[in-house]
Amino acid sequence: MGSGNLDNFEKNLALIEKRGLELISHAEDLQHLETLRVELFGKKGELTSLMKQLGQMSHEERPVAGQKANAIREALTKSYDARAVRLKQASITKQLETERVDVSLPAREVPQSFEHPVFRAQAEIISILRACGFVVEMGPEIESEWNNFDSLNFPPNHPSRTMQDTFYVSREEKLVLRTHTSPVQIRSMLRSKPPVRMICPGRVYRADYDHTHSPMFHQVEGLLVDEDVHMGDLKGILQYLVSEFFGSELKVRLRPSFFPFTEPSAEVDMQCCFCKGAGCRVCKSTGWIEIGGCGMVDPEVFKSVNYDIDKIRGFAFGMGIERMAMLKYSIEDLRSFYESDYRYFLQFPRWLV
Ligand code: 2NL
Repeated sequence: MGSGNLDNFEKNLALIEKRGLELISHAEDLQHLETLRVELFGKKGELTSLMKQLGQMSHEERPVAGQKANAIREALTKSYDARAVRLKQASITKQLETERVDVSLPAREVPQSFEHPVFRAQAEIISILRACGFVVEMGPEIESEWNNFDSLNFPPNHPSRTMQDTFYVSREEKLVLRTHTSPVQIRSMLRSKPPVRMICPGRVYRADYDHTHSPMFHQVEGLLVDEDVHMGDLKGILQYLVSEFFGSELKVRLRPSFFPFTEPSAEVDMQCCFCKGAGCRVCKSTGWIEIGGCGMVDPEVFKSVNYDIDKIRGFAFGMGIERMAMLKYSIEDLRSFYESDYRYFLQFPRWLV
């Protein structure tokens, strides 16, 4: 190889440098600049292919040519970096000028959550009765037969004790799923002396399943024990509860009935909240709807908890919370409470408040 090779190499290098610097300085955007980088000094670029000629040069020429080539690669790289910085800044400046975040835009809508209607009705009943001085008490859902039945004056052969009505957890240990919340009141009376003024909301279980009965449902019971308590006090509390819960002047009436744990006993009816007593499909033209039961605590119950039946009296009442929620929110099918399909509830915007 003669010195003509080196001359030629240097000439080509100079051409690449001149053209390269020219092109880089005129690159209009980062994408264009990247294309140039690959073309000029990428792995398959012009400079790399020229440098392959180094291998054919003499020992004297090669270092000289190599140094020159590296110097030019450096010059091009420097020019490339400078241009890249300029273009990036220009692109950011342009973005800031043309793109604007409209901070006045409303936020994307988030689905509104809400309480389960049974829980909501329960909370309202609790709040109304707490305002009357009743204390909220809770108890276990697995109960002894004694707390659930015997102490409440259920005779040994009472039909509701059978397995067709009651879920037995253990026959040997005499444990049942409570069929009402009354055992919570038994526990309270065993624990403390009169006066008592308590309510117990919670889950109860009965072996029943159709379109108006669920094997698990919610109940709230109230109990007031003191000297000089009578049916009038009971009716006053129930009337107040109905007026507050339904927010209108619907009358309450007591209809004679029977429970093992109260004497006298009564069903609690209220004027129909759909027709205000005029008569409709829901109240079957009677103008009245049954919402629970009540009565004066039977002396046999007081004997079970060692209360002095000569000194004290008590009233008690109980109602189903699902039923109260169905009436207040116009829910037709009890089962919709337990299907956990929130789309069903979304039909009722008044719950979203
Ligand atoms: C109903 C009827 C009622 C009671 C519950 C009660 C509790 C004790 C003593 C006496 Cl510890 N009574 N509770 C009284 C009458 C009726 O519930 O239809 N519930 C859904």
